Amino acid sequence: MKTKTKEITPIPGINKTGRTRLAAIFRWPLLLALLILPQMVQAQWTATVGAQTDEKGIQALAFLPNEIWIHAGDRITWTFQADENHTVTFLRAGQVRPDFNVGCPGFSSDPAIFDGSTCVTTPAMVTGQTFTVIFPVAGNFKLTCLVHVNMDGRIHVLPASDPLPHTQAFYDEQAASHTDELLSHGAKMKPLHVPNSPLGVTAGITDITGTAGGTETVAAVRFSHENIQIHAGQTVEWDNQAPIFPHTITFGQEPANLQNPSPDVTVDPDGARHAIIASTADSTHSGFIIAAPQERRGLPQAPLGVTRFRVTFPNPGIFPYICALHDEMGMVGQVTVTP
Ligand SMILES: [Cu+2]
Repeated sequence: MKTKTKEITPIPGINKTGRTRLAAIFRWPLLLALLILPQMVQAQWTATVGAQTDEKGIQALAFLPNEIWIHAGDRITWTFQADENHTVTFLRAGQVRPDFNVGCPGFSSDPAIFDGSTCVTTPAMVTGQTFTVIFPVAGNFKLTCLVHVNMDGRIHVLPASDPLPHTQAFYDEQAASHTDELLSHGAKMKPLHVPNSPLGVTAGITDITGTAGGTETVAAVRFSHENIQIHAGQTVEWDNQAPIFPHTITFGQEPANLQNPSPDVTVDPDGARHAIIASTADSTHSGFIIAAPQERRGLPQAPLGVTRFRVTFPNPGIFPYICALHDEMGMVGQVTVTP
């Protein structure tokens, strides 16, 4: 068998001694570059937004983790992992918080660059979507979700020369354990207070909690009594004990505008909304049932929200209903009216 031999062509003018000299010239800059490079490399970090139980009944409204230390020039990619809407948003200092449908106004392209001077936000995003933000300058920045007022975090962008306290592995582990803690806490949540009405159904309970990094909320996306039995002529009262998380009570056709009640809904003297459903063919929508926004010093007092919805059922029948915001997460119920 013939074996191929590769001929090495000597480079003219370079003998063995010449090569050693060349190597010596290149060695020091190379060593220097190796020392500096790790500081210059723009690192890619990852984090997650929201979490939910398998049946989606418990939602963690949280950035996981909610506090990350990075270097100027680094980027963070957030992956959304809940069916509940969330945004990744960085407002300018002092910027008035906009509606999540409006954005900054508008929505940032992906990847976005945030240096504190221009607002960055995603539209509402759900499971599987991702968004990346690059942080070119040092500073401490507040991360918030425009859908949920008690869901924020902070990103510490340090100069490239400063050491970072944690690795990506640390954040992965923290995100996993915080997710587990929030969801298992949510699974144990019960309405803390009994509804006023003996025929009361609580539509939503939450716990607002937090870490040094930011605020987070656990929400139970279920009606407390999924099937309530009453007699004809009685009135069921739904209340929302979650101060920041809206729900609706919707019978029949789901309207296009979920915020406002359907035209048949009246207002009782105490401010609660009230409807009469005479037939299983009737459509009635409560609009958002939610408490007033939390008060802030220095701002005009917020109006009372509507936290109760009453429905009187004059006739027997089976009346299924949904929360139009969370029915796809399984938030549905039924009123069984007997004579
Ligand atoms: Cu709901």
